[in-house]
Amino acid sequence: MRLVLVLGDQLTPTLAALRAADKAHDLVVMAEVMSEATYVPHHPKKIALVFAAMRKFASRLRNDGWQVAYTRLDDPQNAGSIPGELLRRASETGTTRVIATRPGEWRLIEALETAPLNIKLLEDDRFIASHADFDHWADGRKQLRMEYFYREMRRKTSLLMQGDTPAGGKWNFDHDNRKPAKADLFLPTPLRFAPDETVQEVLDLVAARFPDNVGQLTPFGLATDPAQAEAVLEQFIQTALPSFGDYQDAMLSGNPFLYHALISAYMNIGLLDPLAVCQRAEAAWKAGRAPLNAVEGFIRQIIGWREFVRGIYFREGPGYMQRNVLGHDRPLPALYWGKNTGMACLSEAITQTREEAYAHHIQRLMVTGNFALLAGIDPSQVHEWYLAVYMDAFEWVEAPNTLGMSQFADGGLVASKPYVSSGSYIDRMSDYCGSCSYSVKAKTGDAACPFNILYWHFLERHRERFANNPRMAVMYRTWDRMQADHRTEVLDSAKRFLDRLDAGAPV
Ligand code: FAD
Ligand code: DLZ
Ligand code: SF4
Repeated sequence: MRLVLVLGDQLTPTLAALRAADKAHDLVVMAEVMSEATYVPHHPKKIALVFAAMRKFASRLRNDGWQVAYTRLDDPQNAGSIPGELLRRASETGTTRVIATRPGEWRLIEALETAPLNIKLLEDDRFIASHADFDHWADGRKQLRMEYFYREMRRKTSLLMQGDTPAGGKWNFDHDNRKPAKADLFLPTPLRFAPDETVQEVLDLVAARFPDNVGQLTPFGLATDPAQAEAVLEQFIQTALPSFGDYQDAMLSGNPFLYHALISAYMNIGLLDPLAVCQRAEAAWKAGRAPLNAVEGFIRQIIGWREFVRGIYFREGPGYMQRNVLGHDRPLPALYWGKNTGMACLSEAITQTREEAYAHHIQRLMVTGNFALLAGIDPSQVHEWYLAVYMDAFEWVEAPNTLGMSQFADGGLVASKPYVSSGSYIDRMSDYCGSCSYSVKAKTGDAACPFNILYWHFLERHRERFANNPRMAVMYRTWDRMQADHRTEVLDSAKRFLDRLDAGAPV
């Protein structure tokens, strides 16, 4: 007999550890534990999603004939951690042999590898690129760029390929995907599910045990099993995919979801299979139900970005989480945890994050991420915030996005230039600025949009690193051409703003 570990983000019937196990003799071990629920202060919706989906997966396994030892969080015997639960089950059953699928976080990999158990860790093969595939592609390259890796993934999956050439004659249709959104009566509404008995029990548990975690637990309408997740995907393909490309970068007050799929958490915990998701989108294009720019953009996010960041996470090792090449050390401002701010864009993105445990990519990158980078916030604190507040956040995908793409803390491994912008980008892509306490038109002074002044402050303080970056040089030339006293005024305004931030004054 062996123990078969299934973690809260491994809820896939064809998981490597289950494939390697023997239904007749082995015992599946699943456990709700405080160490996983508290290593960052997760959003209550994320904890509830994981626990409810775990409970449903365990009963599905039992129905399929597996023996499952499931530990609930409030079980008095609960050992409190994943290795602790494995050791408890080992002493109950008299075996120390464990089959596990490699976890998606170095923290837990290390905890399993050092536990006094005889553990066999299998590669998690719910991805398109194996670790060997990624290394094979990456070895010997001077720079790792997602675009080239993505083309390999297109060839490997045959998605949107016509023989050896990309459908439509181009690999990437991003150029067409830059439209700002307008409030529209026909915006799709996301599918919600009324809590059933299992979900309600979990909601009561989470409300009782995590009362102080930031974020709203209810209303809770997330999918917690594969059929519900499938229904979310179907609704997306029918109602939102056709506009996904055009409005991918748009932001609209009061409309957190726009034309996004809302499926990252379901793919990340195992309820949806990424390749099958992409094939469904491709089929919609082939049937003439969605345009190529939308379908290509959507598929690129999944077989391109999602796979690419995972490759980086595992290739770079546990030290990646400590990277901070820009030397940023300002503490994360309290506004990220809900303190009022007059900046409408941040207020909108953070309020919505607290309500939904969700923000779309551009809100994460160009609002909360952009501000943290411009203001010089300690990237490890930014990383912990993203890991805590988003329901789809697991380190393998969150860390390269936050530390790499968003905070440039890895020195340009994920992003070829820092994702920074002044307020005019946010103004162009959203309707936020109209209700802001700051003026997006003002370039200096205390009423000026903080993004406008911090942008130049950022460029100036990192001149040595970025002035020669071909994609940044034009901005330095613009800055250098400005009148000297204007530049001084901008930098003084930025300094005053940062002083207020440091003093904890309202901003
Ligand atoms: P859509 O916009 O509809 O996109 C479709 C799918 O593409 C997503 O479901 C997702 O699986 C995939 N995808 C899109 N962009 C990325 C990307 N950059 N990296 C990986 N997959 C991508 N995504 C996570 O899944 N978990 C995270 O913890 C996470 N943290 C992020 C942190 C920062 C700072 C940034 C800038 C991005 C982060 N992302 C993360 C990527 C992206 O923001 C989310 O995947 C996306 O917003 C999820 O919403 P959706 O399902 O509606 O996606
Ligand atoms: C996110 C999460 C939470 C909140 N709780 C649990 C848990 O109690 N038990 C469990 O097996 N998994 C949980 N997870 C998911 C794990 O944190 C995830 O498997 C690791 O971070 C590796 O990606
Ligand atoms: Fe954000 Fe600046 Fe626009 Fe205000 S003016 S919403 S701070 S971009």
